[in-house]
Amino acid sequence: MYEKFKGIFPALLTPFHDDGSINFDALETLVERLISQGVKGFYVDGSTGEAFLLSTEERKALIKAVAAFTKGRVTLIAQIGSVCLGDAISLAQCARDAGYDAISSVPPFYYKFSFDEIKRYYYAIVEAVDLPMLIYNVPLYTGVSFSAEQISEFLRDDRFIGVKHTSSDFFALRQFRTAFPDKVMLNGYDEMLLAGLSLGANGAIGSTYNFMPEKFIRIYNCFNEGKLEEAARLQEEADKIIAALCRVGVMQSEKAILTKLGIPMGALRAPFIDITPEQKEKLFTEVLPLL
Ligand code: MN9
Repeated sequence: MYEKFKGIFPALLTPFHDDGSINFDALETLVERLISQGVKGFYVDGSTGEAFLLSTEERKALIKAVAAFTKGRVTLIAQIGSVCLGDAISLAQCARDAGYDAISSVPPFYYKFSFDEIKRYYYAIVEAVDLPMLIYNVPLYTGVSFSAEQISEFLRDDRFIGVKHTSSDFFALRQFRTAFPDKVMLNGYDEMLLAGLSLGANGAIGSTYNFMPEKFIRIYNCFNEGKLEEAARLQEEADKIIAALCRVGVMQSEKAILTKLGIPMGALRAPFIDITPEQKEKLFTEVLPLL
């Protein structure tokens, strides 16, 4: 079941022109490159895509553009979460109309909503739009950390197909897996992919898959073939790269690396500050030989 959600999904970065507008040509190049590298599909408008710095219109434009570029070749998941429930529903409708396979949402954040309020938010979305929902658990950014019991309340309903688990709480991941052997559990921290897989994840959504998906597809395949030593060696290789990214800024570094590889990604949107030319040079020296 849910075969189309099992595998490696880049959380697409959003390329910008110098004037700050979205660079759709660069996005199409990135999408084609990643499809040729074998990704299972795309996660659009996620944290990595700077969704919370984009207008709702820009987010819809990205949802539509990625559907137009991919034309049914890969699985598409749209992250439609917004503190404004009306916007979340309207983004979900846009994903449905564009032919997406699923939607995903962060819980509503900022006002420290109760769990009943969070449930009200998710149910309003799945009642308005008939698309499978993947809960996006990302406590670092939302301040909401779902317990296994809370996730279970959702997953008992068929409309909730699983969780994108961006947390190092692998105890919780395992509890979700034990309670729901058939649902979709996707690992969120790329540096811990192998840990997630070994505790029951079916694949992963992540930012570094924008520029080095092949390493992770190999980890995923090695794990499934029982080649654990090889998988661990590859994870170690990837983690050296991720450590270099973390030293200066993960998304900034990813954009700089892709730009260096020939896809003009621009900088992150303000108030993010780009890394310096010196930091970029150091990053390239550290990372490019390891790719
Ligand atoms: O989507 C990303 N998580 C966040 C997943 O942005 C919070 C990850 O791919 C991280 O960027 C990556 C580096 O820490 O694992």
